[in-house]
Amino acid sequence: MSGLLTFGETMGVVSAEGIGALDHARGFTFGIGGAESNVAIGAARLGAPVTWLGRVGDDASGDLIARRLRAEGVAAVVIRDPSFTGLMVKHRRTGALLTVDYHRAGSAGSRLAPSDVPADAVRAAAIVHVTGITPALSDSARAAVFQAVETARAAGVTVSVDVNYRAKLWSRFDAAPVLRDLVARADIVFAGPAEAALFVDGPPLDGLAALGPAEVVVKDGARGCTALIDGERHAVAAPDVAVVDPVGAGDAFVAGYLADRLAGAQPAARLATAIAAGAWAVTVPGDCEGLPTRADLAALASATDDVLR
Ligand code: KDG
Repeated sequence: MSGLLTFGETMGVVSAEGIGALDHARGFTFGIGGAESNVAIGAARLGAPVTWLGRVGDDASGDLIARRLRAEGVAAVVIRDPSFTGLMVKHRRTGALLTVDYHRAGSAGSRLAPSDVPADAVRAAAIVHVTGITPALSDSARAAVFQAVETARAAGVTVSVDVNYRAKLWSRFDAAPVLRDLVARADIVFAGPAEAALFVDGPPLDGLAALGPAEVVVKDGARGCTALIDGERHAVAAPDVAVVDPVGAGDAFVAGYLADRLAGAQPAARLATAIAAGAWAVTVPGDCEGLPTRADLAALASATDDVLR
């Protein structure tokens, strides 16, 4: 394997239709979500060879996750666990405020352990991508992340980290030293400005770069992104799009950047793909449903009208 290897928790996602309190929802859809599997699907849709690994319950949601990932062309290494598949419930409380509740404490995905992540697969990857969500799930999941990262570093495999701080999983005080340690072991780091401020002082690009990564990308939502890549600074504005669901946009961005990097693209091209992928993703409901293909990105770039015929 010479592509992207990622691992983490994938959950079932229950999404309320419409806007308003959950008890007034007109209906629900059931999908899947998880930052790492979103990146895996996103990179696979852009043509990258991708492996995702994780634990799911021996239940119908676990079956669905395994099937969906494989249908997306992701080489999914799905470990079945006696605990339940984690769930996420999303509802749009107001037009502008999306609420996410987790039901994942003790879930199968949270029971990931160092022995689940094979060292030979890590050493054979071109890029190992992890997020700051997995270390928040349990001690064993945290140990799995750090072990994989150390194995990758020792083998000269590129380590990519998306900080992805989730306040509902751990406090900023617990998270900050762990996230800092993770970033200090990365070659590529993605973070939002507020996430960077959890553990670095001053301007986020410089603060994150001072910890060691040669490629630092600060994702700033509708404001676009800035980056410091191999000593060169970049800034890319985001296109103006109608936002339907912002969850998963950061993962789409990371998928775009990593897929292009695997394909040998230069930094400016990687960032352009990342920005376009993030913009496309927010226009579709769901955590991973809106991840674009190359054809989608070409359509976005050339669209002059709102109907494609
Ligand atoms: O980045 C999107 C993810 O946040 C979502 O799909 C679920 O992994 C998830 C989480 O922990 O929030």
